Amino acid sequence: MSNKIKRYLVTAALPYANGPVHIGHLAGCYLPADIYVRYLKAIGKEVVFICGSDEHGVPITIKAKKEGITPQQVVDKYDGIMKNAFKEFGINFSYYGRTSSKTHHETAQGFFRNLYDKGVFKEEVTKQYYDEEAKQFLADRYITGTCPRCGNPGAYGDQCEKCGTALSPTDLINPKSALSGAVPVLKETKNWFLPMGEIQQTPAFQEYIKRFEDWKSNIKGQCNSWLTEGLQSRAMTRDLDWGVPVPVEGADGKVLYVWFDAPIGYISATKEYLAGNNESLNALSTTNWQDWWQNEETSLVHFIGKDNIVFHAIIFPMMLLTHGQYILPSNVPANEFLNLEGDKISTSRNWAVWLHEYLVDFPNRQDELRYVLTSIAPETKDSEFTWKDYQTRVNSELVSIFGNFVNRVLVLCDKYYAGLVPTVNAVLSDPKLVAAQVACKESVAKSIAALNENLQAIKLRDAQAEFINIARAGNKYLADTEPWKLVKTDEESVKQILFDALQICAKLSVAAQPFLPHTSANLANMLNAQGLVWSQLTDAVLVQPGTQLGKAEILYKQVEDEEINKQLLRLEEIKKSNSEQAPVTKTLNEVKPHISYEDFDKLDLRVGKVIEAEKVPKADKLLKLTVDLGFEQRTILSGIAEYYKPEELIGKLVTVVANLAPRKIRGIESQGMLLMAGNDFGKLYSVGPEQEIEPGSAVK
Ligand code: B3M
Ligand code: ZN
Repeated sequence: MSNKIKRYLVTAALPYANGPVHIGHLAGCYLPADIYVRYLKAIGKEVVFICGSDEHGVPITIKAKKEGITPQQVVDKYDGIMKNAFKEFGINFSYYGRTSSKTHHETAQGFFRNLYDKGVFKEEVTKQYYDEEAKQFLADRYITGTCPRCGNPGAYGDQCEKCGTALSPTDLINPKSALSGAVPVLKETKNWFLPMGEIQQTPAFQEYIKRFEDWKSNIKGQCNSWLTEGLQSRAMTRDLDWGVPVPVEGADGKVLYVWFDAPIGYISATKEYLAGNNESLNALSTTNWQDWWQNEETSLVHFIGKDNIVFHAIIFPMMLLTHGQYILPSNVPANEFLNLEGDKISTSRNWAVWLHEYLVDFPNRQDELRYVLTSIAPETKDSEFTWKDYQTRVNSELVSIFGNFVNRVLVLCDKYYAGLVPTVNAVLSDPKLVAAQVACKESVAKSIAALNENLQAIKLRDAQAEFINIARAGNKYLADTEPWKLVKTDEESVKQILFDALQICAKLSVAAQPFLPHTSANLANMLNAQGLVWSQLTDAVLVQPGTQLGKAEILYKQVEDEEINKQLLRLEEIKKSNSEQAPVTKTLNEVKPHISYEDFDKLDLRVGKVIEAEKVPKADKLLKLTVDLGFEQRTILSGIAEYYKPEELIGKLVTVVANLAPRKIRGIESQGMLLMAGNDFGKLYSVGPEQEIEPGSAVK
């Protein structure tokens, strides 16, 4: 940290407002940012911590299309949900903005106009894919096709998620519109490009990239590989109707590229915060937004996930640099991805631990999740969350080491001294006790030093491990000296030992501040030691003799097997229903291996008539149908809720696999399956007889 730095502007990636928040979000960027900010504040730094909803971009419009509502309705719904989840987990933003705000639109347009007036952009007429059925230009994510590198048939217009290659829509083999499935045509359109290749060569940019040297190797590596490949110009405007309108003539029907406007969201949110009347503003030495964005005394730090690296470490800095008045990021601590139980976290497959659901199943246990997610933070490589591991870490670290230590100390003080901090009359003299005391002091001091070092370096996993080591040292001290035995023969020494142990408890309450804010406050209350500050971590005495201690509450509840099993069962069911619901997504040109006629003949396919249909509560994709087979009625669960409204199905003739073994899905027995025709592009139609025929008829 350089000396001229007077203040920190810390940002956490603006999440797309198109779904609730899960543990991957938390571990990837919000939790580390929060820990770092809490630490900076604890050591007396001036910090503004900015986040907000990213309300533009194709992910929002895709969601709107899927839910049959407007993009505005999507963002209004999720902005509140996300904001609340962050709050519940103690993510302490100074301000959480939204990119739909007026300030943001003005700021983003002003920024674009500034670069435009300077002649930074290259105006180019290019051919873009256009969907003639949907009558619109197709954003990268709206085009799918076969990856030219690896042959993945489901690659997107900007990237193949299978092999990771960055693509242009025109690279795709057999492109298709994700909107209609139509083959898109190339049509001319004018857009404004940021000449990244040219900017890359400027001395200012070359100077800036020297900073990468001090950054984490995953970021350095990604950035250097982009730079060595050479950067291509990228359009900063798009032919879309959702976003910030392009503020220049001849740009009707165009909006700013979401990655142009979203990072400017950090600036707009800062402006809104500083112009508002939040109490926290009183602690700031300046509420002039330029001091935070255009003054070299500010250190700008962006916390993000690895998929956002190029935008924060290269493109946004290029924008700031060509504008000329802004500071550039001093660090971009990006995390890798968190997986869940052996699989990639996926919103669309519901393969996630949702924060709002965690809060219901584990009320008031937010710090436990914070702890586990920091212990396994994907700081240098992808990591994995499993419920068993969650249980082990909570039980054997938070409960057995930290919680247990605090509890033992408080219970003993309550028993021996009626809950008062003892007054020490004589120092330890027994050499064995002295040795234990010295060892404990040394190891606590060592851990505190390492805690600070790791926090400075944003190595939060290691930092938190040092926090636990402090409690470990405390436990060892008690185990070595056994005050509960010693009390019978040497009451004076016990006073010293418990006095020491109480000081360690107080240090733990301080050291917990960045990681476990709720626990830190609880513990401070128990010790009647509110208001301790970070610099006191190295003090010898934090709680004074004679202080009345509060009641010894249990800091953490044991995580029981049943609680874990319930979560595992939930995931199991999701996996099952995913595989059952997966519409026919085999690629259109890949045919399964041959089967014999006997194999085919095992199927008993019948015509059925849907007589009742309803949504299954809490299952976005499932419909519960009652299907008449003539000779009997069946309950069938089908993963088609995204394609059919229940009322559309009533009276329809469908094809039922009548001899499929019954299966329980979400606690309901499904007695068969409907045949569906589906493609890779989100179309799905039920398959039934062409003419009215009685239910129960065989399909052969
Ligand atoms: N909304 C992408 C994401 O959520 C994007 C981040 C914007 S940060 C300026 O991954
Ligand atoms: Zn590929």
